[in-house]
Amino acid sequence: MIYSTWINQFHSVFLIVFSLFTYVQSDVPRPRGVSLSKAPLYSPTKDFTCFDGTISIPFSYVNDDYCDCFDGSDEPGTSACLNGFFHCTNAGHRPLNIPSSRVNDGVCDCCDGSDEYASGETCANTCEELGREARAEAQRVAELYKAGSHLRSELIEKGNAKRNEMAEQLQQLEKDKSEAVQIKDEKESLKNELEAKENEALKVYREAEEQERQKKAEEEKQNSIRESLEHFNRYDVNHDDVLTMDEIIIARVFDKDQDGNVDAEEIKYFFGDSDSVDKDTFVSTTWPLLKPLLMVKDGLFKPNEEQEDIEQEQEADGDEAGDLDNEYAGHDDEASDLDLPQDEHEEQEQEAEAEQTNVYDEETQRLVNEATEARRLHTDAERTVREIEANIRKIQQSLEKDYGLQQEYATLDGECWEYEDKEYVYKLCVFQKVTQKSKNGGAEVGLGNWGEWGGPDHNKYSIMKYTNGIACWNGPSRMTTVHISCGLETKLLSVTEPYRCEYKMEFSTPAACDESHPTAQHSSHDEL
Ligand code: MAN
Repeated sequence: MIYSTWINQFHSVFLIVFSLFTYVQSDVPRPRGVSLSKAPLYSPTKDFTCFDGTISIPFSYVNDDYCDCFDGSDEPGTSACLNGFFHCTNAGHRPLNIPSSRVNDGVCDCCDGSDEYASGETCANTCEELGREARAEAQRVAELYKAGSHLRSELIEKGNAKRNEMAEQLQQLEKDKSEAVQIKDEKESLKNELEAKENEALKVYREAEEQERQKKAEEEKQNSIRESLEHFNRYDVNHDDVLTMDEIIIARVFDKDQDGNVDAEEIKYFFGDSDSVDKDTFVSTTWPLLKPLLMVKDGLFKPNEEQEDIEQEQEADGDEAGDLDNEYAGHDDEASDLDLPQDEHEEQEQEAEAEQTNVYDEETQRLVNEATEARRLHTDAERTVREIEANIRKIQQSLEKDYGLQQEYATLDGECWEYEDKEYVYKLCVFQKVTQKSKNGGAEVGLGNWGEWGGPDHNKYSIMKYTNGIACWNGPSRMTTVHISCGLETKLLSVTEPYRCEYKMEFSTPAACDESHPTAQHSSHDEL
């Protein structure tokens, strides 16, 4: 809105009259908008020095509706400085500092109406009534804190007892641990000693086993050579000890992709860059490529998907290919352990194992039994040490937690409280985690694990932060802040989700009823 010049001038004069020369009604004269505590800084007999100390101005410049000080301190009673503050005395209620911009803006901000002295707005003085209500509320809070503080003292006592108990447990566990470590070490050296004897006694058996293994490997190698040569001779139709392309073209077994032809690609696969292979090359190079195909055909080799496809195609091709295969392969009748059905294999293995357990002579068996028992005892001793260490860690973690200045929150550790709304059941397990479970089923969703106290510096223990919950869809991890208030009962009062995946819990407990805390004090004002 645009004011005409004379209106502006009139307004300024009006403000000066009302702001500078009209002192508030109080014992101590002071310019408008100034609190009792700051009154000495505004002395009409001296120049005024801005609070930031930058400049001094004649006292007549104070509240002249022109902003001289950078910090706005020369205009406590007008809206001239953007960064200034107006002090409402609010006799009968609480004094209040409001931003200068709200002075004479047509809105009653102070309950005594003192901020609207020149706007034409009539503000009723509601301070008495508001003050009465505020005092009653403060009284109620004070009584709540008083009653709660007894319960709080009990919690403090229990909390300290719990911590002392944990400290004792820790001491005991440290002792148990050193004993358990000693036992473990003894069991370990006994185990090593008996294992050395066992090894010594088993040496002869192991050597025999090794020899047996080598013998078997050699036999298998020879069998493989024999088998490969049998196949070589079968495909070497003219018996000139050389397998040529012509010869493999007519043997369907070389038709790797089962398309009815042994084509150039398949020849290259088996022969490499040569036109033919001799016996040695067949045994060392061709046979290892051919054998798996024969095994697949016999169902002894689990084909991969590609091979499965080949097999299916093969079935679709009908019996013709199978007949041709049989004509040349003829290995169906051969006695090979690879031909054994699966369960017969298992039986053999079991028999072998059974034999293994009974192969030692009496003395060796005794040493094996002793070593086995020593291993068991050592494993048990190791487990005991690990269990004690885990308990130590758990107690240490608890002892490291900040349970409040007087341990008032210690007994709540691990205790859980639930809250239900229309959709979810929320659970707070104090100093542990927060969860959410939909009433329509589904898994529990982690809304955060115990992180830290997050209240403001002067009231650190008023907020708990639980962080690193389950990641939000396309977003950060869920987290929860628990706002703690004094209450005679420990319970979850409400749960909301002010921002997506950020949860806010209201939690009351006597642990928060600290009478020495500012919010517990019955407010007292110097200007009531
Ligand atoms: C679930 C709940 C809600 C949350 C959404 C986010 O439905 O955990 O609280 O807002 O996931 O996708």
